[in-house]
Amino acid sequence: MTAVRNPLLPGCYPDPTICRVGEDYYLVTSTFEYFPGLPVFRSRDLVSWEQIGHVVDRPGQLDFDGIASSGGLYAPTLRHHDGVFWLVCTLVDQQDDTRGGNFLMTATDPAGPWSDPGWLDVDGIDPSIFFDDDGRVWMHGTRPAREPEWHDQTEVWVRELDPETKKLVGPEQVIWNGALRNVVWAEAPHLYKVDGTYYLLAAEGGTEFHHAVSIARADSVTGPYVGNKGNPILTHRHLGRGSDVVGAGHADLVQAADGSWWATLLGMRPYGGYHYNLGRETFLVPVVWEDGWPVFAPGVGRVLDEVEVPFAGQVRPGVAQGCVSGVVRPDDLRWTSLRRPAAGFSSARGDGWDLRMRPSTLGDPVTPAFLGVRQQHKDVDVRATVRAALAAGEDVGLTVRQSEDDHVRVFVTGADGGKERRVVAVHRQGGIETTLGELSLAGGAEEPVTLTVSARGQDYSLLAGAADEEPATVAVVDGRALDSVATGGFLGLWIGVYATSNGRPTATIARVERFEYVPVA
Ligand code: 6LW
Repeated sequence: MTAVRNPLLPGCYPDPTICRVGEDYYLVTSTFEYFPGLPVFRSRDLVSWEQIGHVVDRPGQLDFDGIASSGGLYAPTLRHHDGVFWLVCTLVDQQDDTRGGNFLMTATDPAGPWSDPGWLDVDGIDPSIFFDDDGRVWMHGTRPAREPEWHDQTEVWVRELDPETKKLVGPEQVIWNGALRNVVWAEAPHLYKVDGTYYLLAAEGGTEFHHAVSIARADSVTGPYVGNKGNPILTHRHLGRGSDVVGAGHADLVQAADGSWWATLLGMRPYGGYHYNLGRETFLVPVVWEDGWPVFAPGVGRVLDEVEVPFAGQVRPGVAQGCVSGVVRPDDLRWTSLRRPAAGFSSARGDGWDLRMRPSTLGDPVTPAFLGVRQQHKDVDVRATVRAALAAGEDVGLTVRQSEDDHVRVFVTGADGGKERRVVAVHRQGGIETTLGELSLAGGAEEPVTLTVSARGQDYSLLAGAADEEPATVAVVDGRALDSVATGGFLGLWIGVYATSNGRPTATIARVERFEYVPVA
């Protein structure tokens, strides 16, 4: 009997989808504007997870250019059938709905390579795919109700997919609008067949405080679906905003090799008030069946800190499970850039990177010279040792990022003709920049500087110093201004390095000698 601590994947790993192939479990989460997109995890026991790759990992596979933060890759669904992995997902441009849409990708190896997208002629988000035992394949998803009875009512549709042509065929049926009257955002639909009965699992209430999981069942895949009298079968909204986990929802069911049932779902862990800087994280919940219905977290009815997994071996958490402290080496799969591959502006060198500085800044919805990792711990020290011969107006720094419009930066900025170098801290809040502090740095232009973000709850201290000196605090930022409760959007925080010439032509190379992520126990 092994107990695994929730969240299974700490940090911004939302909208989890899971499937099992033989003894192996695979899990994918959404990633919005970050690149590579849609990380793929593998486990043999539901408790120890290791990332094995990404679904979207090469130029030309999908066009994210210009898509604003919290747009991009929304909720995926991962399934396996006849030796092929199928992934369906939505590319969303909130500013231009003629871009993107629902697509399907396949792979024989979940670590990749994955195919280019096959676009599906259907609107809405949260597509899912179900392989029936009669060989027919059914796509389903959610969209705003065509004839809404109330604001934000959605409808779950189902339609057959020709597995050969990968085209939708036949009539479309609307099968669900959510379990409760006036319910909003019935989404994240997933169809299953258990003992000959079809089940529709769906989220509702929206992916914030009122999030919930409901279920319905039918004798035919196209319905009519009858809701469980116990709906919602899981929610934390009745626990209040002081609960250690809020927003539980967006579940996916999986039957383990030993016949037991489990669900992955997302949730948030507020701290420092109702703020969840780590974003929507992936949790595990045990499931049993009673009277032909799944019961989530039997006997407790909520996500627990620890989950007993009888068939699991010793917990050997992977890097993504937030267990690794120290240097994040360039080959670590946690690294992400924005919208396009980092190879466009970076080269791995030793324990760090050479960043080819770009005129674009973190405030632009493009691909600045930025590389970052998720903040996965409330209390963590992130240190980057950087060096660069900076011209006036050129910056190399460390950032805590929510989006283009909301992030903080602590950076070394180029000196005007021989003046001492300065370190500056800036908060970009709703697109407006405020300088929070600055200090002068002794040492020559190319002397290494260590920049530090030291998070202790909602206090983010930004420090800087010559590499061999005790760092000085440049500013302390209130993290409550950075989470999605304050800023909107779907993301948790990333912490990363960046180099910008602020719009000027440049050929500067910024050296990132090392980047350390050190959780504070
Ligand atoms: C996801 C959907 C949702 O596709 O947010 O609010 C979207 N609910 O389920 C992005 O996570």
